[in-house]
Formats: sequence, structure tokens, C-alpha cells
Amino acid sequence: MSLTAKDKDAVKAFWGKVAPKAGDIGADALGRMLVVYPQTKTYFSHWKDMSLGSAPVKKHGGAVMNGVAEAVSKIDDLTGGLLNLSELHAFTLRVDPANFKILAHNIMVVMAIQYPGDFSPEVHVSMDKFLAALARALAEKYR
Ligand code: HNI
Repeated sequence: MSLTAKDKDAVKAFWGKVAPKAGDIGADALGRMLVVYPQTKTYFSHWKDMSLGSAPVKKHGGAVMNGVAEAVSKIDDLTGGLLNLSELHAFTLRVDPANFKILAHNIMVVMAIQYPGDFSPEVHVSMDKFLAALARALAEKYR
């Protein structure tokens, strides 16, 4: 299911609202992923502290959302735009691509909690499609 112009506009408009707090959103989403889906901890075993709100979780939560910001700016060509990130996750980090949807789900949950007024059903469906397209683009190099 490709992103329509309406989806892209909705994503860009919503991202404009949440971008100032992207780091916090990423930290909460990553922290939740590690708690709710503990199998994802294996990828971060080199971190001393993986608890919600810890320094590594906050730092990496911000890094992940920088990746999402990059994807928003490359929304017309996610596969091409995220090639390096896909290679990093596929070859270097060997992250099981099933986890991309899991992190995307947690990002959606945090956005809904933090922006209840803006997270309308219309924004919800466009963000869901965008994050699914982002997950697919990150899984590109696995094929
Ligand atoms: Ni991911 C590193 C973006 C999903 C495990 N990840 C990054 C970096 C970005 C990034 C950007 C590089 C940071 C840097 O250059 O230092 N990751 C994203 C995005 C998604 C994603 C946009 C999906 C929305 N990453 C995941 C998932 C996992 C994951 C689902 C594992 C469950 N990522 C990692 C690990 C690293 C990483 C591990 C390296 C972390 C470190 O300690 O350097």
C-alpha cells in the first residue's frame, strides 16, 4: 500500500508538530520496546543500563528519531533514502526486520499518548502507513 499525497501531507504536518520533542518520543518508544518486547534487548546487550529513561536509551532514542526525521525528508524515496541505514541494520547489526514494525508500533503509541489532540484517525492511518513504509525500506537490504 503506497503512500498517497494526502498521507505524505498528513505525515509532514504532524511531524512538524512533534519534531521539537522527537528525542523524548524516541526515548520513550525505545524504552517501551525493550520492556514490552524483551527479545529486542539482545541487540543492546553492550549497554550497561537498558531501563526506561536511562542515558543509553535516551541517546539512542534520539538517534532513532533522527532516522525517522531523515525518512520524513525523503518520504518520496524511502528505499533509496534509507539504503545506508538498511545496510547498517542488515549487515552490521543483523537486526531481525520483524523488529522494525515493533519499534514503529511503540513510536505510534507514544505519539498517541503525547499528542492526543493531533493524533486523529486520519493522522493515525497516515503515520501507520508511513512507518510501515519506513520498516519496509529498512528491510530492503535483507532481500
Ligand atoms: Ni536502529 C543504530 C535508526 C530500528 C537496533 N538505528 C541506529 C542508528 C539509527 C537507527 C539512525 C544509527 C545511530 C548512529 O549512527 O549512531 N533504527 C533506526 C530506525 C529504526 C530502527 C529509524 C526504525 C524505525 N534499530 C531498530 C530496531 C532495532 C535497532 C527495531 C533492534 C531491535 N539500531 C539498533 C542498534 C543500533 C542502531 C543496536 C546501534 C546502537 C549502538 O549502540 O550504536
